[in-house]
Amino acid sequence: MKIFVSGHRGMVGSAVVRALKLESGWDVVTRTRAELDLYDQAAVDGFLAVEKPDVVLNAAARVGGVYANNTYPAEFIRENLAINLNLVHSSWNNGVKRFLNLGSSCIYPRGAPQPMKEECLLTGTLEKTNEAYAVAKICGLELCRHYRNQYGVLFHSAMPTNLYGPGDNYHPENSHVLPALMRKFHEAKEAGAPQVTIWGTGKPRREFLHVEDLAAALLHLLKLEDPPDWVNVGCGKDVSIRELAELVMSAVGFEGKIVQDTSMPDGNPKKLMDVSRILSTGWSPSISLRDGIARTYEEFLEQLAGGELRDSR
Ligand code: GFB
Repeated sequence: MKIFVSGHRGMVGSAVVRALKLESGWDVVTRTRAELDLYDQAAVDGFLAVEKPDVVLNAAARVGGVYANNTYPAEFIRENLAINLNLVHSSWNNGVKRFLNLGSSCIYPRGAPQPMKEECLLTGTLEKTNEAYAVAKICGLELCRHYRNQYGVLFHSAMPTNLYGPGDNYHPENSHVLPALMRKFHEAKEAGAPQVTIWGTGKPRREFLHVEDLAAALLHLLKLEDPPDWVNVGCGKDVSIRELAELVMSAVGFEGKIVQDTSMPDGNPKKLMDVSRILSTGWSPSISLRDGIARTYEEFLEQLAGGELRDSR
Protein backbone atom coordinates (compact mmCIF):
# COMPACT_ATOMS: atom_id res chain seq x y z
CA MET A 1 0.00 0.00 0.00
CA LYS A 2 1.50 3.35 -1.04
CA ILE A 3 1.15 6.08 1.58
CA PHE A 4 2.15 9.74 1.37
CA VAL A 5 2.99 11.22 4.77
CA SER A 6 3.06 15.01 4.61
CA GLY A 7 5.12 16.85 7.21
CA HIS A 8 7.51 13.90 7.71
CA ARG A 9 10.18 16.09 9.27
CA GLY A 10 7.91 17.27 12.08
CA MET A 11 7.43 15.51 15.40
CA VAL A 12 4.23 13.70 14.34
CA GLY A 13 5.19 12.93 10.74
CA SER A 14 8.59 11.53 11.69
CA ALA A 15 7.02 9.30 14.36
CA VAL A 16 4.46 8.03 11.82
CA VAL A 17 7.18 7.24 9.27
CA ARG A 18 9.21 5.35 11.91
CA ALA A 19 6.10 3.34 12.86
CA LEU A 20 5.20 2.58 9.22
CA LYS A 21 8.73 1.35 8.54
CA LEU A 22 8.40 -1.20 11.36
CA GLU A 23 5.36 -2.74 9.64
CA SER A 24 5.44 -4.67 6.39
CA GLY A 25 3.27 -3.75 3.43
CA TRP A 26 3.78 0.03 3.36
CA ASP A 27 5.54 1.92 0.58
CA VAL A 28 6.17 5.28 2.27
CA VAL A 29 6.45 8.43 0.15
CA THR A 30 7.64 11.75 1.63
CA ARG A 31 8.59 15.15 0.26
CA THR A 32 10.51 17.99 1.89
CA ARG A 33 9.19 21.53 1.84
CA ALA A 34 11.73 22.39 -0.90
CA GLU A 35 10.50 19.47 -3.04
CA LEU A 36 6.75 20.09 -2.65
CA ASP A 37 5.06 23.35 -1.69
CA LEU A 38 1.87 22.32 0.14
CA TYR A 39 0.56 25.91 -0.13
CA ASP A 40 0.44 25.51 -3.94
CA GLN A 41 -2.68 23.63 -5.11
CA ALA A 42 -1.30 22.99 -8.60
CA ALA A 43 1.95 21.59 -7.21
CA VAL A 44 0.08 19.29 -4.81
CA ASP A 45 -2.23 18.16 -7.60
CA GLY A 46 0.67 17.44 -9.96
CA PHE A 47 2.57 15.52 -7.28
CA LEU A 48 -0.42 13.29 -6.39
CA ALA A 49 -1.21 12.71 -10.09
CA VAL A 50 2.30 11.32 -10.61
CA GLU A 51 2.75 9.44 -7.32
CA LYS A 52 -0.83 8.09 -7.06
CA PRO A 53 -0.68 7.06 -3.38
CA ASP A 54 -3.48 4.86 -2.04
CA VAL A 55 -3.42 6.67 1.30
CA VAL A 56 -2.53 10.21 2.41
CA LEU A 57 -1.75 10.93 6.06
CA ASN A 58 -1.58 14.66 6.67
CA ALA A 59 0.89 15.46 9.45
CA ALA A 60 1.87 18.81 7.95
CA ALA A 61 0.78 21.87 9.91
CA ARG A 62 2.01 25.09 11.41
CA VAL A 63 1.92 24.36 15.13
CA GLY A 64 3.12 26.08 18.25
CA GLY A 65 2.37 26.79 21.86
CA VAL A 66 0.07 29.34 23.42
CA TYR A 67 2.42 32.30 22.75
CA ALA A 68 3.01 31.44 19.06
CA ASN A 69 -0.70 30.84 18.43
CA ASN A 70 -1.57 34.15 20.04
CA THR A 71 1.20 36.14 18.31
CA TYR A 72 1.04 34.84 14.71
CA PRO A 73 -2.69 34.11 14.15
CA ALA A 74 -2.65 35.17 10.49
CA GLU A 75 0.07 32.64 9.69
CA PHE A 76 -1.64 29.91 11.72
CA ILE A 77 -4.97 30.32 9.92
CA ARG A 78 -3.60 30.82 6.40
CA GLU A 79 -0.99 28.08 6.39
CA ASN A 80 -3.19 25.44 7.99
CA LEU A 81 -6.19 26.29 5.81
CA ALA A 82 -4.06 26.09 2.66
CA ILE A 83 -2.43 22.77 3.60
CA ASN A 84 -5.79 21.19 4.48
CA LEU A 85 -7.67 22.46 1.45
CA ASN A 86 -4.93 21.60 -1.05
CA LEU A 87 -4.30 18.11 0.29
CA VAL A 88 -7.93 17.10 0.75
CA HIS A 89 -9.08 18.40 -2.62
CA SER A 90 -6.14 17.06 -4.62
CA SER A 91 -6.39 13.69 -2.88
CA TRP A 92 -10.01 13.40 -3.94
CA ASN A 93 -9.13 14.67 -7.42
CA ASN A 94 -6.45 12.01 -7.85
CA GLY A 95 -8.35 8.98 -6.57
CA VAL A 96 -6.71 8.67 -3.14
CA LYS A 97 -8.71 5.95 -1.37
CA ARG A 98 -8.12 6.99 2.19
CA PHE A 99 -7.11 10.27 3.87
CA LEU A 100 -6.23 10.54 7.54
CA ASN A 101 -6.24 14.10 8.80
CA LEU A 102 -5.13 15.50 12.17
CA GLY A 103 -7.23 17.79 14.35
CA SER A 104 -6.31 18.84 17.89
CA SER A 105 -7.94 18.91 21.32
CA CYS A 106 -7.67 22.73 21.28
CA ILE A 107 -10.32 22.97 18.55
CA TYR A 108 -13.08 21.93 20.95
CA PRO A 109 -14.90 24.88 22.57
CA ARG A 110 -13.40 26.57 25.61
CA GLY A 111 -15.52 25.51 28.56
CA ALA A 112 -16.71 22.27 26.91
CA PRO A 113 -17.93 19.67 29.44
CA GLN A 114 -14.95 17.61 30.65
CA PRO A 115 -13.81 15.08 29.62
CA MET A 116 -14.59 16.34 26.11
CA LYS A 117 -16.53 14.01 23.85
CA GLU A 118 -16.26 14.08 20.06
CA GLU A 119 -19.83 15.48 19.89
CA CYS A 120 -18.83 18.77 21.54
CA LEU A 121 -17.12 20.09 18.39
CA LEU A 122 -18.75 23.35 17.20
CA THR A 123 -21.04 23.63 20.21
CA GLY A 124 -19.48 26.76 21.70
CA THR A 125 -16.98 29.61 21.57
CA LEU A 126 -13.32 28.82 20.93
CA GLU A 127 -10.38 29.61 23.22
CA LYS A 128 -9.17 33.06 22.05
CA THR A 129 -5.42 32.33 22.22
CA ASN A 130 -5.67 29.59 19.57
CA GLU A 131 -8.80 30.62 17.67
CA ALA A 132 -7.06 31.06 14.29
CA TYR A 133 -5.42 27.64 14.43
CA ALA A 134 -8.64 26.05 15.65
CA VAL A 135 -10.74 27.51 12.82
CA ALA A 136 -8.28 26.19 10.22
CA LYS A 137 -8.17 22.75 11.85
CA ILE A 138 -11.98 22.61 12.12
CA CYS A 139 -12.11 23.33 8.38
CA GLY A 140 -9.79 20.33 7.83
CA LEU A 141 -12.15 18.05 9.75
CA GLU A 142 -15.18 19.43 7.97
CA LEU A 143 -13.57 19.11 4.53
CA CYS A 144 -12.96 15.41 5.22
CA ARG A 145 -16.48 14.89 6.56
CA HIS A 146 -18.17 16.61 3.62
CA TYR A 147 -16.00 14.93 0.96
CA ARG A 148 -16.76 11.59 2.64
CA ASN A 149 -20.51 12.31 2.71
CA GLN A 150 -20.83 13.68 -0.80
CA TYR A 151 -18.23 11.67 -2.71
CA GLY A 152 -18.15 8.44 -0.69
CA VAL A 153 -14.36 8.59 -0.06
CA LEU A 154 -12.86 7.33 3.20
CA PHE A 155 -11.54 10.67 4.50
CA HIS A 156 -11.42 10.86 8.32
CA SER A 157 -9.61 12.54 11.20
CA ALA A 158 -7.90 11.89 14.52
CA MET A 159 -8.09 14.43 17.33
CA PRO A 160 -4.83 14.22 19.31
CA THR A 161 -4.35 15.77 22.70
CA ASN A 162 -1.17 17.77 23.61
CA LEU A 163 1.79 15.78 22.25
CA TYR A 164 5.47 15.53 23.13
CA GLY A 165 8.46 13.36 22.24
CA PRO A 166 11.39 13.10 19.85
CA GLY A 167 11.63 15.82 17.21
CA ASP A 168 9.70 18.38 19.27
CA ASN A 169 10.41 22.09 18.84
CA TYR A 170 12.46 23.59 21.70
CA HIS A 171 12.16 27.25 20.67
CA PRO A 172 12.15 29.36 23.87
CA GLU A 173 8.91 31.26 23.10
CA ASN A 174 7.11 29.40 20.34
CA SER A 175 7.27 25.83 21.63
CA HIS A 176 4.64 23.94 23.62
CA VAL A 177 4.92 23.80 27.37
CA LEU A 178 6.65 20.44 27.85
CA PRO A 179 9.68 21.07 25.61
CA ALA A 180 9.81 24.69 26.84
CA LEU A 181 10.05 23.56 30.47
CA MET A 182 12.60 20.85 29.66
CA ARG A 183 14.88 23.41 28.06
CA LYS A 184 14.39 25.98 30.82
CA PHE A 185 15.14 23.51 33.62
CA HIS A 186 18.12 22.07 31.77
CA GLU A 187 19.64 25.47 31.07
CA ALA A 188 19.03 26.58 34.68
CA LYS A 189 20.71 23.42 36.00
CA GLU A 190 23.73 23.94 33.72
CA ALA A 191 24.01 27.61 34.73
CA GLY A 192 23.51 26.90 38.45
CA ALA A 193 20.55 29.33 38.41
CA PRO A 194 18.45 29.53 41.60
CA GLN A 195 15.03 29.60 39.90
CA VAL A 196 13.05 28.93 36.72
CA THR A 197 10.12 31.05 35.59
CA ILE A 198 7.09 29.31 34.15
CA TRP A 199 4.23 31.13 32.45
CA GLY A 200 0.76 31.75 33.82
CA THR A 201 -0.77 30.60 37.08
CA GLY A 202 0.29 26.93 36.79
CA LYS A 203 -3.38 25.99 37.30
CA PRO A 204 -4.48 25.05 33.76
CA ARG A 205 -4.76 21.31 33.27
CA ARG A 206 -3.45 19.46 30.22
CA GLU A 207 -3.44 15.89 28.98
CA PHE A 208 -0.15 14.73 27.41
CA LEU A 209 0.43 11.85 24.98
CA HIS A 210 3.80 10.58 23.76
CA VAL A 211 4.01 10.95 19.98
CA GLU A 212 4.86 7.25 19.55
CA ASP A 213 1.53 6.38 21.16
CA LEU A 214 -0.14 8.74 18.69
CA ALA A 215 1.66 7.12 15.74
CA ALA A 216 0.46 3.68 16.88
CA ALA A 217 -3.09 5.06 17.17
CA LEU A 218 -2.95 6.50 13.64
CA LEU A 219 -1.80 3.19 12.15
CA HIS A 220 -4.58 1.49 14.10
CA LEU A 221 -7.17 3.95 12.72
CA LEU A 222 -5.93 3.33 9.17
CA LYS A 223 -6.92 -0.31 9.59
CA LEU A 224 -10.52 0.34 10.74
CA GLU A 225 -12.99 -0.39 7.97
CA ASP A 226 -15.50 2.25 8.99
CA PRO A 227 -13.74 4.77 11.27
CA PRO A 228 -15.68 7.65 12.86
CA ASP A 229 -15.37 11.03 11.10
CA TRP A 230 -13.08 12.02 13.97
CA VAL A 231 -11.98 10.30 17.12
CA ASN A 232 -10.16 11.57 20.21
CA VAL A 233 -6.65 10.22 20.82
CA GLY A 234 -5.31 10.79 24.32
CA CYS A 235 -4.45 9.03 27.55
CA GLY A 236 -7.57 10.17 29.43
CA LYS A 237 -5.60 11.72 32.35
CA ASP A 238 -4.53 15.29 32.93
CA VAL A 239 -2.08 17.16 35.18
CA SER A 240 -1.82 20.81 36.18
CA ILE A 241 0.97 22.84 34.57
CA ARG A 242 2.54 23.16 38.04
CA GLU A 243 2.51 19.36 38.43
CA LEU A 244 4.00 18.99 34.95
CA ALA A 245 6.74 21.49 35.87
CA GLU A 246 7.58 19.45 38.96
CA LEU A 247 7.76 16.21 36.92
CA VAL A 248 10.06 17.79 34.31
CA MET A 249 12.17 19.46 36.99
CA SER A 250 12.74 16.14 38.72
CA ALA A 251 13.57 14.31 35.43
CA VAL A 252 16.12 17.01 34.59
CA GLY A 253 17.53 17.12 38.14
CA PHE A 254 17.10 20.87 38.72
CA GLU A 255 16.94 21.66 42.43
CA GLY A 256 16.06 25.36 42.54
CA LYS A 257 12.71 27.13 42.82
CA ILE A 258 9.81 27.51 40.38
CA VAL A 259 8.36 31.01 40.04
CA GLN A 260 5.34 31.98 37.97
CA ASP A 261 5.00 34.85 35.49
CA THR A 262 1.30 35.60 35.57
CA SER A 263 1.64 38.26 32.85
CA MET A 264 1.86 35.37 30.34
CA PRO A 265 -1.37 33.71 29.14
CA ASP A 266 -2.83 30.59 30.74
CA GLY A 267 -4.83 29.65 27.64
CA ASN A 268 -7.64 27.16 28.07
CA PRO A 269 -8.19 26.29 31.77
CA LYS A 270 -8.77 22.58 31.08
CA LYS A 271 -8.88 20.27 28.07
CA LEU A 272 -9.11 16.62 28.91
CA MET A 273 -10.53 14.33 26.26
CA ASP A 274 -12.98 11.48 26.59
CA VAL A 275 -11.08 8.61 24.95
CA SER A 276 -13.70 5.90 25.41
CA ARG A 277 -14.45 5.75 21.68
CA ILE A 278 -10.91 4.91 20.55
CA LEU A 279 -10.37 2.57 23.53
CA SER A 280 -13.46 0.63 22.42
CA THR A 281 -11.82 0.00 19.02
CA GLY A 282 -8.84 -1.75 20.61
CA TRP A 283 -6.07 0.89 20.86
CA SER A 284 -4.65 2.10 24.17
CA PRO A 285 -1.59 4.21 25.09
CA SER A 286 1.47 2.47 26.48
CA ILE A 287 3.90 5.22 27.60
CA SER A 288 3.30 6.83 31.00
CA LEU A 289 3.98 10.55 31.36
CA ARG A 290 6.83 9.95 33.81
CA ASP A 291 8.58 7.43 31.50
CA GLY A 292 7.88 9.54 28.43
CA ILE A 293 9.46 12.61 30.03
CA ALA A 294 12.54 10.59 31.07
CA ARG A 295 12.95 9.25 27.50
CA THR A 296 12.40 12.66 25.99
CA TYR A 297 15.05 14.21 28.25
CA GLU A 298 17.60 11.58 27.12
CA GLU A 299 16.76 12.39 23.49
CA PHE A 300 16.97 16.13 24.23
CA LEU A 301 20.49 15.65 25.62
CA GLU A 302 21.56 13.59 22.59
CA GLN A 303 20.17 16.15 20.15
CA LEU A 304 21.78 19.01 22.04
CA ALA A 305 25.16 17.26 22.06
CA GLY A 306 24.85 16.57 18.33
CA GLY A 307 23.80 20.17 17.54
CA GLU A 308 20.46 18.83 16.26
CA LEU A 309 17.98 20.34 18.69
CA ARG A 310 14.96 21.72 16.79
CA ASP A 311 14.50 25.35 17.67
CA SER A 312 12.36 26.87 14.93
CA ARG A 313 9.96 29.75 14.80
O1 GFB B 1 1.64 23.98 25.55
P1 GFB B 1 1.09 25.34 25.54
O2 GFB B 1 1.96 26.41 24.95
O3 GFB B 1 -0.27 25.39 24.77
O4 GFB B 1 0.80 25.84 27.03
P2 GFB B 1 -1.81 25.09 25.06
C1 GFB B 1 0.12 25.09 28.00
C2 GFB B 1 0.12 25.83 29.32
O5 GFB B 1 1.45 25.85 29.85
C3 GFB B 1 -0.35 27.28 29.33
C4 GFB B 1 1.75 27.13 30.39
O6 GFB B 1 -1.19 27.47 30.46
C5 GFB B 1 0.94 28.07 29.51
O7 GFB B 1 0.76 29.32 30.15
N1 GFB B 1 3.20 27.35 30.38
C6 GFB B 1 3.98 27.52 31.48
C7 GFB B 1 3.99 27.45 29.31
N2 GFB B 1 5.25 27.78 31.14
C8 GFB B 1 5.30 27.72 29.78
C9 GFB B 1 6.35 27.90 28.84
O8 GFB B 1 7.51 28.16 29.17
N3 GFB B 1 6.02 27.74 27.53
C10 GFB B 1 4.74 27.43 27.12
N4 GFB B 1 4.50 27.28 25.82
N5 GFB B 1 3.71 27.32 28.01
C11 GFB B 1 -1.81 24.93 22.51
C12 GFB B 1 -2.57 25.62 21.41
O9 GFB B 1 -2.41 25.34 23.64
O10 GFB B 1 -1.92 23.53 22.47
C13 GFB B 1 -2.27 25.04 20.12
O11 GFB B 1 -2.33 26.99 21.47
C14 GFB B 1 -2.23 23.52 20.12
O12 GFB B 1 -3.16 25.52 19.19
C15 GFB B 1 -1.56 22.93 21.32
O13 GFB B 1 -3.49 23.00 19.99
C16 GFB B 1 -1.77 21.43 21.45
O14 GFB B 1 -2.06 23.70 25.49
O15 GFB B 1 -2.39 26.15 25.94
